[in-house]
Parts: sequence; structure tokens; C-alpha cells
Amino acid sequence: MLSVYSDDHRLHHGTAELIDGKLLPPFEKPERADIVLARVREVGLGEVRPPRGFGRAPLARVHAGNFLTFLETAWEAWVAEHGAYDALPLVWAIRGLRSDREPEAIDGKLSYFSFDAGTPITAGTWRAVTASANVALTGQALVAGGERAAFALCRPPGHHAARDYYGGYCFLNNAAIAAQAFRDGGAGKVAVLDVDYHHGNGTQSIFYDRGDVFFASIHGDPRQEFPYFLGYADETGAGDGEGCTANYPLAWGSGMELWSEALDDACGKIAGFGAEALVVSLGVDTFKDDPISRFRLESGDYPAVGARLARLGLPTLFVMEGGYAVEEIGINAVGVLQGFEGAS
Ligand code: Q9C
Ligand code: ZN
Repeated sequence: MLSVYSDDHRLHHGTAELIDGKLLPPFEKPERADIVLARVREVGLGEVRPPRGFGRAPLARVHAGNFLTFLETAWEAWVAEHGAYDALPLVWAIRGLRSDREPEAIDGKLSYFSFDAGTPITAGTWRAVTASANVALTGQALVAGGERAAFALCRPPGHHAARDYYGGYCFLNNAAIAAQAFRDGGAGKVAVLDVDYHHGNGTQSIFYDRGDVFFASIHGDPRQEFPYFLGYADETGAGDGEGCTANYPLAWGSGMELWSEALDDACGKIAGFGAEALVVSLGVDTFKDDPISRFRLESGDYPAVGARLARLGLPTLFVMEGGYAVEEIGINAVGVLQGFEGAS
């Protein structure tokens, strides 16, 4: 399987993360991608290619213009106001506040375009996130061009980013951008399957009222787990998209038995939908030793996940999302890809 990777992910690196009331070294750090890349090479998965540049147009198919302009200019505006520290929001437009007005001041803009305080904007964030989207788009072009599958080794991840807000370590929704590119390239219907531990709220919201993109997610129950405010089982789509969203919230402590039941059900729905291409939001923070998550998948489970996905028989783009157990992130992510190849 071909992989796509860019060193530019390194340009995004937060100084510290506010987590559980403490300022800690960030979990979402450059080493994550380094370790996945090292594993791709170690097992000889296949050639690793650099991304091509696709410009702004495919980003604007999924994201709002004012949001892209904000991301592109936020660091400069923040530094002018406060100096060269991580840019973070501190306040949000919750119930009854004017969430429809973009403020002028950079602090207000950060609040307007975000949903959490765990996602710093740094000096190189825009370059890193555009490179990450180009990695996904390059992988998409390979699959649209006839490859059975490709692996987009994206960092930063993307599935929490919506049409016009960022959060959860995500800025541009790489998987959604790739799914839209499949549609724009002529695929009639596309499915996005999100196996990251966290609900893919951004991807779901982007496609929620559309009948041409099916979205399924298996994730920590929002009653217990980030992002808390989306991902319940009764969210099934709206309007033309009614029935085109499927959520599988699972309780803390869930292991492969429950998880693979959900995967089977999701795969059945995807097969019934009639998708012509599949985008997999591949997070491996479902792993038992993940430092911020509470599922119990083991390294030996991941190849079976890949094998199950291969049985769908669809042209498949894997897009890297989360996974923070840095020791095993390579073994687990590449394990899915090896299982897919073994069953293809
Ligand atoms: N107590 C992805 O996996 N907050 N994002 C964690 C833990 C943010 C995860 C809090 C988690 C974001 C792409
Ligand atoms: Zn995650």
C-alpha cells in the first residue's frame, strides 16, 4: 500500500496542554507521526510519497472562507497582540450569547472559531494543517486513480474540525476534504467510517444533511467522553441525509468484543448504502494503554479491523487521526493496514 507523508507536520507543535487541570507536555506531538512513519518503513508497507499541492479550492469545498482566512492569519494577529506564545481561546458563546457574530479582536476570533482550549495555534500551524490536508488529497487522488487503497499519514488530525470551527487537536477536516474530493471527482456516493476513540463531530456535522456521504462513528459515549456534545445514537442525519449518519457510542472500558460488533453493524450499513469509495478516519486511541482514552483494544486486534474493512471491497483511503500511546501507535495503525492488505 502506498503512503503519503510530509515533514511539514513538525511546524505545528504546542508548548503545553491544559489537561485535567494541569499544564502538561502536549499529547498531540510530532513524535506521533514519526513513529507511524518508522513503522510503515520497518514492515515494508510500500512506497512513501510526498504530497502534491492542491491550493485552497478543495479546502473551501468543506470549510467556510472566513474560517480559512482566520486560520491563515491567526498567529500573526495573536503575536501582534500578545507575543509569540501558543494562541488559545478562553471564552465561548454558549446558550443565549451571540454565536453568530465574528468579533474583530483576535481573542474573540479564537473563541468564535473554536470549541475547546486544548488546540493551540502556533507559528507553523497553518503550513502544517495545509500540508496535512494535501497529504489526504494526494492519497485520495491515488485511490481515485485506481489504487485499491492508500494511507494518508496526516498530522495534525482532522475529524473534530467542522465547517467553521476547530478543536480536539484538529483544524482542517482531512477526511471530509478527501471524501468531498471523491465526490467532486465523480464518485456518486462516499462513506466515511470513523474508528478513532473520539466521536468525529466535525465530519458528522459537515455531511449531516447530505444523502451522498454516509458517516459512521464508533466512539466513547458522549455522556462520558470528549467531545461530549455530539455522537449520540439518535443522531441519524437530517433532511436529504436522514439515515446517512450512524453512531455507535460505547461505554468506558469497552473491548474488542463490543467494538467489533459495532464495526460489523457499521460495515453492513455502509455496504447497504452503495458507496463507491471509503474514507477511514483511522485513530488508534482505542488502544488499552492510550493515555487519554478508555477502551481496551489490544495490538493483536488491529489487523482484524483492517481485514473487516477490506471485505467491503471498496477503494479505500486511510486518513490518520488520533492515537497517543506513542510506543504502540505505529504498530497499531500499521497493523490495521497490514490486516487490510492481507485480506484484499
Ligand atoms: N481528558 C483526537 O483524537 N481532550 N482528538 C482530551 C482528556 C481532547 C482528541 C481530554 C481530545 C482530543 C483527534
Ligand atoms: Zn481521538
